[in-house]
Amino acid sequence: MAAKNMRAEAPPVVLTLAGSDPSGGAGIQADILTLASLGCHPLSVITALTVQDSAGVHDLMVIDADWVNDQARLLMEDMPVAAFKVGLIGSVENVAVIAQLAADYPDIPLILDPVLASGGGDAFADEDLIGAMRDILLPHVTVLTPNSIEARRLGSNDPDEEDDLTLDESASRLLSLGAEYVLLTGTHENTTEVINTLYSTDGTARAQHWERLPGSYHGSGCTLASALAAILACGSPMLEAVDDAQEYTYQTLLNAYRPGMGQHIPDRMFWARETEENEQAP
Ligand code: PXL
Repeated sequence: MAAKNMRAEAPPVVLTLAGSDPSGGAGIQADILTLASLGCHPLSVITALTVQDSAGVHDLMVIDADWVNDQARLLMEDMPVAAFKVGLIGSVENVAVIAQLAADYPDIPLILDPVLASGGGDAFADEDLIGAMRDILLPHVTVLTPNSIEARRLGSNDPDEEDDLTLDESASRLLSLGAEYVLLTGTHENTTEVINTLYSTDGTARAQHWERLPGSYHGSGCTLASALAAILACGSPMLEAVDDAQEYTYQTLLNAYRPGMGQHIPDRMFWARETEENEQAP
């Protein structure tokens, strides 16, 4: 008989491959918090380290591709992974490792947040890395979650054309490069509300409008992509998962806090905080 403290079943396991943000705002720390908050067991393969606080990135050190590969491959032999989430990749060699991992596990959905720059605008990817993402990783992507800047950059290899590219055209190029879905976020567009659109290979586009919040947030993209990976890993169908991941992210932003001197950080654990409403009367 199983001991009393042994659970019968492990929660769904999600493997995130991403960069470390020691401030806990973005990166793999944001992924781990989000995945745990939504009931998954997070596996975390670090692709790069940053020196960073809540105001910005000071330095970046990319992890050797063999180390990224060894970390991931050992875990894949040990646990049943229900979804992959990929964030900052760091090098062309790391793109190749992740593309081969995805090719070897074609039934595991892969959510790619194409992190090209920090919130403060520091570059995390050069043209070679963007080219490698386009050519060898996008064919393995289930859902790509670019913001509008990333969508235009990834969707065009001509910087002169980039600014004129419509979001619909960028998304359609990203789909033709191999992504099954593109969830394009509109925070950086000059619209009253934030418009996020899910484009799919069946030709449909589904736009959802969200109240534009006043703050500047660190790690909202990591939160959205990880939430989507978690909810898919828990078994929701795609459209429902896209709705729920956006709703969860919106709640984390509504509850964001500012622990330092820089940006606000989404509260991925908002539901676990004690509020006036759920405080016990004395
Ligand atoms: O928010 C994008 C992002 C992702 N990953 C890491 C980061 C950042 C932004 O700064 O530092 C590691």
